[in-house]
Amino acid sequence: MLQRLCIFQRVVQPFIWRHQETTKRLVPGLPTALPDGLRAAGHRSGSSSPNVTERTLIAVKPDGVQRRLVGQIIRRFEQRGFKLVGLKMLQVSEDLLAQHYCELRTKPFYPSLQQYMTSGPVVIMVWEGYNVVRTSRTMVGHTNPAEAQAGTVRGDFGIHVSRNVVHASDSLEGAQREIKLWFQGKDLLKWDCCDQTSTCEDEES
Ligand code: DAT
Ligand code: MG
Repeated sequence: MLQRLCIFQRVVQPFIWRHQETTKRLVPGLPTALPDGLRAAGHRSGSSSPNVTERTLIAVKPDGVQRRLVGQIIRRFEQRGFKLVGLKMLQVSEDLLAQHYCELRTKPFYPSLQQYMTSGPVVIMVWEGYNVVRTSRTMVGHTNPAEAQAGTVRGDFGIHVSRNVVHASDSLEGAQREIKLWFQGKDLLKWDCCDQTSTCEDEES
């Protein structure tokens, strides 16, 4: 038995250690072997902790509510691993919409956008998680569903830019502004999700 242990220590264990070392060296080296897009998706830069409390605003627009797509859209975000921290259904006023789309108010399509967005209830949500702003834009897809990739919400459920089913904030700053516009702080919940450490490492570790 002792002899077998010695053989293990002399022959097998160094091999395992070498293999572990190689793996460690390969993993940090991985980004250099990937194209830009994939490298960015990997994302941990240096030793900084992942920001798991990033938030974004997602809305199911009136066409999405009318077509009973709310459940399917929520499911995609849950499935991806994001955490729902705020949710409400409302009929949007022209004034609130104008604040939300302040940059688009002078566009020729704004009157029809306003007519559509105030035509029925919308479901507004705040989702939280690592890189949620950018990831949710990817999940939602191109503004024009005709250009959106299959597998994205707009690519799977939309056909025309005038009815593109969902809204997703396009930047961190935009998300912060929009969340403040649609929600009061007290309506956003801070809660621990039981699978949190399975979807992203702890901030402390
Ligand atoms: P996104 O919703 O992808 O952030 P955006 O902010 O440029 O796109 O525009 C907001 C919404 O306005 C968009 O979801 C649908 C509508 N919209 C944009 N461009 C349009 C166009 N050319 N014609 C009609 N509606 C348009
Ligand atoms: Mg936008």
